[in-house]
Amino acid sequence: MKVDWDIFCKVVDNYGDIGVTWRLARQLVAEHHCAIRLWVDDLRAFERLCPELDINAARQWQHGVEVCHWPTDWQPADAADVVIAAFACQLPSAYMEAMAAREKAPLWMNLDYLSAEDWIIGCHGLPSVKYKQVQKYFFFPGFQVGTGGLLRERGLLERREQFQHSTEAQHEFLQGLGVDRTDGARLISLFAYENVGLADWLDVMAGDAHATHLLVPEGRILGDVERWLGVDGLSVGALQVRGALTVQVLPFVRQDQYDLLLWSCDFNAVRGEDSFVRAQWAARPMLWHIYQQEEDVHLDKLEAFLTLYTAGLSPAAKAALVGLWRAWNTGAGMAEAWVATQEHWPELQKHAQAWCLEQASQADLASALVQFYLNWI
Ligand code: TRH
Repeated sequence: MKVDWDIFCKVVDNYGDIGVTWRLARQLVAEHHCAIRLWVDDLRAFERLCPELDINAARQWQHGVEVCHWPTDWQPADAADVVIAAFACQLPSAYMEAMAAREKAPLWMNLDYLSAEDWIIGCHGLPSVKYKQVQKYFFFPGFQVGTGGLLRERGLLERREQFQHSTEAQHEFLQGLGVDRTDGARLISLFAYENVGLADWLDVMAGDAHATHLLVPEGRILGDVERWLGVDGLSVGALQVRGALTVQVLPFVRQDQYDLLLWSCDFNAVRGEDSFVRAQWAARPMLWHIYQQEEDVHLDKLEAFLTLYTAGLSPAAKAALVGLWRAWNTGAGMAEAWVATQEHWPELQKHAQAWCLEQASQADLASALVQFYLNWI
């Protein structure tokens, strides 16, 4: 008998909420043979990641997942064996009643935001609130033993390695996006929120002796790119050259293609949660634009990750990388920080591979969720 799972996703903003839940849903179907309903309140955001989605359908099948629009006027539905509220979203009250009405209460979990902070190890898997006899549990993704781990599909690293060893596969993928990699140029992808630090970074890359080809998928950072270039209305395919820097605007690609972009680049600037994890699986040096939170609490999360990530680096490389990430996240000092980072490039490349392998030695998040369920029953 297949175990039924309901995953609830409220799109707060951007693509991370749906990015994480869509990835998880597909993996639970493909690798754990679960029956998954994914309830999503905003199909438009979802469509960017999965263009074949019908945004007008109340229910549809995509990649083996039953995708259901989560309407404001909730219609009665039976509760599943396992219920995941992603990022602490509030379930419809009628659905909570349906959970409580089951003969055997479901396993109800809150899938939390990813953080490298130590306290999550102590909280992962603990009971949270109860609704009638239905107990909710905390499930924390994370980087350390004792957390719920990271989303990583089976065979992902092997597929990535094959792709990175095949110049042909990379060439074909990039050509498909209209990218003709300038010979010898360093290829960088840029996915970020608005960032006043960008101008300094672009300045220094334009003035560098080494050529850089910067690929920018359509999105929030484009306004800063336009301002720096001094042009308006950049659209997909636009290509501008300033000194040693070529800037090219890419389409926002479907989610599975985004991996190929990260795997093709020498350096990836990523943001939020899901792209941040995918860049780690790309095993290339990276830069994280963390999602801003009130009272700068995100800066603690940034430092917590940096402490873990830089543990194996030499003091000088660590100082350079920490400087770069802090500069990007505070919007000041990118030029000096980028130059300093260049001096440690080979070490940072090796380190990205080592970090990726270290993280991959832990159970992946989907398997950890399934294991949690098996332990619970
Ligand atoms: O979009 P994000 O900033 O998402 C989030 C949300 O803001 C969320 O509310 C917040 O809680 C979280 O960050 C921390 O960044 P993220 O998480 O990287 O999600 C982006 C998704 O978009 C990811 O699944 C990758 C995907 N993507 C594509 O599919 N194609 C693309 O071309 C690009 C650039 C990204």
